[in-house]
Amino acid sequence: MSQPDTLVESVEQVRGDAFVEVKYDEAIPNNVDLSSDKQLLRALESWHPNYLQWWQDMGPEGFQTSEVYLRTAVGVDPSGWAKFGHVKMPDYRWGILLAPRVEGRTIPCGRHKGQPAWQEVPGEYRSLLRRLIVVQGDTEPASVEQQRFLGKSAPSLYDMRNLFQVNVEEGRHLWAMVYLLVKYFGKDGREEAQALLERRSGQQDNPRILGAFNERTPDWLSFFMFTYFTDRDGKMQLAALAESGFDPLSRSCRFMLTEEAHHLFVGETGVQRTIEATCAAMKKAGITDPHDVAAVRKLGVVDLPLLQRKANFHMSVTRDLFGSEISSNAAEAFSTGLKGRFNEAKLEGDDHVLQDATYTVTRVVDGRFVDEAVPALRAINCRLLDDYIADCQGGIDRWNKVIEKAGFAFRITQPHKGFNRRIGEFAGHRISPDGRLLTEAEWHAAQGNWLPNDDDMQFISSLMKPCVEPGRYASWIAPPARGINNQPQEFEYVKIA
Ligand code: BYC
Ligand code: FE
Ligand code: FE
Repeated sequence: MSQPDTLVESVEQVRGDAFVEVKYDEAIPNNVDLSSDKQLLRALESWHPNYLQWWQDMGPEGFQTSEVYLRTAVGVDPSGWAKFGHVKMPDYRWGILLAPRVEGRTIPCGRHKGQPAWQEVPGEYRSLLRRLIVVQGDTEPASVEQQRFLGKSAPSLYDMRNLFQVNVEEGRHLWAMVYLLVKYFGKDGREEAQALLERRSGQQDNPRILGAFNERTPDWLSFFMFTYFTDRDGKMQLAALAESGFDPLSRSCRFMLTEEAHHLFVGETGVQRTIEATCAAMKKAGITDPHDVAAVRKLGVVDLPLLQRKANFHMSVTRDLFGSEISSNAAEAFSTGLKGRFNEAKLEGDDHVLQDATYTVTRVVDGRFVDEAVPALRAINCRLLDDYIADCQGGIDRWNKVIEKAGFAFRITQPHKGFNRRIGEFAGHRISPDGRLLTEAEWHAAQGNWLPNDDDMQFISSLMKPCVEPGRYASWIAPPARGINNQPQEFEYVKIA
């Protein structure tokens, strides 16, 4: 299997910087010289037990005393940052890791473009900056909460370990944002840090901030789709925040991106291995029509049309995470220099100020799609969404190669941008995956073909039986091409207590 390109791309974000050692002899591992700032240290030390309590209450259910083969960062340098070993998750060394400072870095966009990057919070943009950090921070514990029951139905110890690795790293991403809040935002920051532990995914009275993070992640197919599609929103947003003129945010996000690469890998290969198992079982049984769903399901594997419906769901709710395509908030975040575009500093062909530039946004006008030239500043979210949609395609192409090689006439595709949207230009419209505007009645008649239906969910749930013997895999998923850190196939990734 070819290496997913995201792995390489994200590592590139830190290449070229000097090695900065992480201090592990302190209660909170860090490379930010925490011990020299007593006030900050005290604030973080008082947040720490509340975090651990949250982890006990809302982290992976049933495995808190199991030994998990986890990777821990020992440095932020790409060549030597990972250390592997069995640890109990509550003992994981969550810490504060920033990518090294780039000397002479300047604000890459907006009205302050070219000025030295801020090392302190620019006072006039304080509340906007805090809001961005809080929204980013809120998604991290939310995803852990969404995934907390999955350990119990893991298709293998290898997959279980990957789930827990993703979970502890999302926990660390929360630490990364909490560090910024507590260090730079005084009392408000401490209050926000506490609130991040109090909101709950899916809870009516105190939900997580963004829509997709209140959806359920009820099964492993959802988990793999989530880590492929929704963690990819993480990649895009972190990349945009890595361009921030506020240097501490930029450095936090640059390091987070290196961890994100693994989450994307888990998602891509999880779906790919599911497809491999399906194709192999169909071939063996002599099934030639991927739409012969009843026959395929009898084999204990996931039919390809169902995978497409799952993908449709996760793609559409994730696209909503980009906010409205046309947004004055986004214009403000860009113009102030707090948030750039994807790869802002490397982009060629415009002035990075965008005062007079336009960008094409697809809108629905009088019952038709219209491509409209909109002031580029107001279309920043649309631009990032378009970059995201393009970024999703690589893995989908690799999935389709597996199907093609197996000789089946089926392709996974991305639905129209407006399909099943609740936020932005397409909210309130009914749009088919192939991009037709529908009546309410047409939508209701057909949506069960496009989004997971009750039958699908029941079938998936019937497959979600744990498979925890070392080296064994559930029927519906193929073994990985290689083990974590080159461990042999039958390695005991989780020693279940
Ligand atoms: N659900 O002008 P608008 C990750 C709100 S994922 C609910 O349209 P704006 C991860 C919006 O907050 C990356 N509400 O959009 C992945 C605003 O409310 P307020 C997370 C929504 O502000 C997997 C109002 O609607 N990081 O890391 O330009 C596992 C109007 O907003 C939604 C970030 O998102 C929604 N879907 O953009 C673990 C980066 N969409 O403020 C982790 C930081 C919009 O008026 N956040 N609204 O009350 C941002 O850059 C922006 O807040 C957003 C929204 C792009 C999210
Ligand atoms: Fe994250
Ligand atoms: Fe992630």
